[in-house]
Amino acid sequence: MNRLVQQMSSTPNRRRRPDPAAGEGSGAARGSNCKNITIMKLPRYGALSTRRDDVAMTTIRVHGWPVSTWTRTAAMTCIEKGAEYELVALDRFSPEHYALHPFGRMPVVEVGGLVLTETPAIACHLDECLGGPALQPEDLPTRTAMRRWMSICADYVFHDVVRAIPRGRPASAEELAVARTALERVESLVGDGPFLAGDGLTLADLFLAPQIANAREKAPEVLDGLGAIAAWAAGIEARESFRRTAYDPASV
Ligand SMILES: N[C@@H](CCC(=O)N[C@@H](CS)C(=O)NCC(=O)O)C(=O)O
Repeated sequence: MNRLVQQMSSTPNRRRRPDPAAGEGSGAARGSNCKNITIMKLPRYGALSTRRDDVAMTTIRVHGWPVSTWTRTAAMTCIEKGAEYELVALDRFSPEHYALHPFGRMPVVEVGGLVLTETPAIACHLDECLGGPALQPEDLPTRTAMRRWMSICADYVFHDVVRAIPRGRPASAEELAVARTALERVESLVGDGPFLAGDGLTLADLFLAPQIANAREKAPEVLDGLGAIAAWAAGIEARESFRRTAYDPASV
């Protein structure tokens, strides 16, 4: 184990006390949920803070690569919240990478003195700690619909589409069949509205859009005839958050 990893793993996670002035402690106000998400202390940032005004003062760092669908979701979430962020290229599988992410994945997001991993946690945290439009619906059925999409994306679409379709060589018939099956199931669940859950943009849209784009980039034929996905994706892909996070496939 390298020295940095040893240092971090031997440092107990500490939670700061709730700050009532920031609406923390009761758990009633939206935004106060931030107190539960201290993942790892970043020594160089000094005192932890997730107060919205403090967060706005700090640079958000998204560690990852533009081609990574989950990194793109994190970056799109920042943009949709109206927050600037700095994309920091990860030196994949380096000791520094593992010090930030014990599983060696991306993205890792630094915000408000916290180091966050796992995109569902990251996206919810960004939504709740930053100003800008809410990306999680208030009403429970719609919120649950959003969460269902997030789970579908984190499991079936990520494994059967994003990971199953290779980059750098043609996909095999079997790989394409796995991806196609998952995408046909997604097609059956996408409605005819512009958003996946409810009548506004939610994290569900920011999860699925990079994954569909990834499939189209690597094997466009797997999306042939999937009209509901195509219509929905066209709307999300017209957004600034999607366009600003575009990458050149030739550079990957
Ligand atoms: N559960 C993680 C998944 C992250 C993930 O797998 N990211 C991909 C890039 S999209 C990655 O790091 N791939 C590198 C690898 O698998 O070695 C999350 O929600 O953030």
